[in-house]
This record gives sequence, structure tokens and C-alpha cells, in this order.
Amino acid sequence: MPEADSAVWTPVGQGNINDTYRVDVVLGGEQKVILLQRLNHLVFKDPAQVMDNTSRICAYLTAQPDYPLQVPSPILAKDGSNLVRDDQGNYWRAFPFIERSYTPDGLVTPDIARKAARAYGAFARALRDFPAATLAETIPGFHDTDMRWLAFLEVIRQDPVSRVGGVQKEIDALFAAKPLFDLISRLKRSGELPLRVSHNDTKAGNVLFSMDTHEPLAVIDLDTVMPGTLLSDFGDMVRTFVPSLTENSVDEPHLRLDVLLALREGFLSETGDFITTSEQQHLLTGGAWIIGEQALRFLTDWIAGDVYYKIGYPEHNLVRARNQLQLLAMVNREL
Ligand code: GN1
Ligand code: MG
Repeated sequence: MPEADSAVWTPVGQGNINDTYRVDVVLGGEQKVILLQRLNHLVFKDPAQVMDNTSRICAYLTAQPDYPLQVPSPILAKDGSNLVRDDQGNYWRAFPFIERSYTPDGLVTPDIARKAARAYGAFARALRDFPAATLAETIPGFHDTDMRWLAFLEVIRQDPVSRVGGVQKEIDALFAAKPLFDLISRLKRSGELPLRVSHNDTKAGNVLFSMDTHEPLAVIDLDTVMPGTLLSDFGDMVRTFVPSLTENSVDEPHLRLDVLLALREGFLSETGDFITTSEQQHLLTGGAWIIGEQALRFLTDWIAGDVYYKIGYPEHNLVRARNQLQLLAMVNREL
């Protein structure tokens, strides 16, 4: 890109990992808008690998004539690369900014949930023949719950900031959830759950909607697109759409069954004809799994001394872990 005459940066989004800006630039007298993002290279240890996955997925989606959504492919730098390193060692990438779009925030209605689930379903459908095993694991072991379990045991053993004593109840609740994690591992190992391209961050905030039609425009945030199972994508939708309160809430959430039904309907409208019976049957198991795994991740980070997730206040990770454990108990009781 040529040097900009001027640029105005506005932060956008609420991601826990990367930093995202809308940048209004004037290039050679012409007004342009791009989405610029600093990729968190402490989380994504191999940024080039992330961008390679992203570029391959975008090219594949763009070539699918019946993929119903837009594909915001990375904008290339002057030298043709999709990633630029600055003097401080930060990694930056740019995407087209899709105007008159929004990402749903807070509680979504069943209607928005259905449309978002349909969008994630269309994403999975368009990628159903993509050779999933050839994608890099941008965060090794991202949904390898066995590995996350070992990391949890290890951080409890080390107790680096003396927090274990205060969370025995939460630790016990996670031990009670271990059979669920083991079930998922078994299903994966046995091949009963086929290896698929999974998005791995299927919250409402990763679907861009049109301000004009309120229809989905694009599935975004491809950083964690990896080989995986479809259950984690449906599971993360259950985790993030169905509760009446977000993961940051101190109050007890309840489950919104109308939203759950809408998710299922929307997702299956795109995937129902190609997923296996076992995947269909275990969609809700996916919900319980991902909620339990997220509780495990937040509690691990609390015990580790808040080294992974951005936090807004000192007890944030503990609040999030407790919230997810409440949710897991509710899912086990009510679904
Ligand atoms: C992180 O940054 P964000 O909000 O997209 C995390 C997800 C978690 C989520 C919990 C790469 O996602 O896995 O579910 O926080 N992303 C990564 O809020 O770890
Ligand atoms: Mg994300």
C-alpha cells in the first residue's frame, strides 16, 4: 500500500485476545476504510501459520459458488505478504471493512440466534470437503481437553500465586465433570466424530450482520479455524447464545430454551444432510463439553495468575469460571 496522507484509528470489538481497529485512511487523495488488527503473538505463537490457514480458507470459500456469505480475505501489503511486523515486534494484518454491519452484542433473540447458527452451518457446509488435516493447529491442543486437563493438574500442583486454597469447590466441580471430557475424547479417538474444519469461536460476535436487512453478511475471526470436530462449534454456540447472562456475570444465568431450539434449527438447516448420526445425536453433549472446558480454562488461568485472558478487574477469571460452572450444572440438570 502507498503511504497514507492521514489515518484515523478507532478501536472496535470486544475480543479477549487481539486488538482491532477501524482505520479511515486517505491514500493518494482517496478515502478508504480498512480493518486493522494486531495479532496476539503470545497466544498465536506462529502468526504466519494463522495467516496461512486464513488465506487458504478464504480462497476456498471464495471459490464455492453456493457459499451464501461474503469472504473478508486478508488485504496484502505492498510486498504481497498477508502479515506485517512492526519495529516493536508486533504482527499486523488488514481486512476489508464491511460497512453498515454490526456484530450482535449482549442477549440475542431466537431470530438472530437462528440466523447466526445458519451462517456457521453454511461455513461448515462450504468447507465439508476441505482437507481438514492439512490445516495448521494455530493453538496446539486448543480443544484437546485431555491436554487441558493435564495443564490444570499441573497448575494446581504448582499453585504459583497461592490461589488453590480458595477454589477447592470449583476444582471439585471440574473433577465431577471429568467423565464428560473422557466421553468426548473417546468419541474423537474412535473416529466416531469425523475430523472437520472447525471455526472454534462461534459466538454471536463473530457473525457480521447487515444494519439494513439484519441478515448475516460474513463469518469472521478465522484465527482458530483448525482441524477439529463439529461438536465444539455447536457447543460454543450453546455456551454463548443460550444463557440469559454473559460469561462475565456474577449472577446465576438461566437457559433460554427457545434460543437453543433456534440454534439447532438454524445449524441443522445447513448441516443436517451431511453430518453423521453420531454428530447429530451428540450436539448437546458438545454444549456441555465446551462449557465445562471453558470453566476449566478460566479456572486454570485464575490459578496461574491471569496469564492468558485479558481481565477487566482482579477477580475476573474467577467470576468467569464460576459462571461457566453454574451453566454446566444447569445444562446437566435441564437438558
Ligand atoms: C477468547 O478473544 P475472543 O473473545 O474471541 C478465546 C476463546 C474463548 C473466549 C472466552 C484464542 O476469544 O477460545 O472461548 O475468549 N480465544 C482464544 O471469552 O483463546
Ligand atoms: Mg476469537
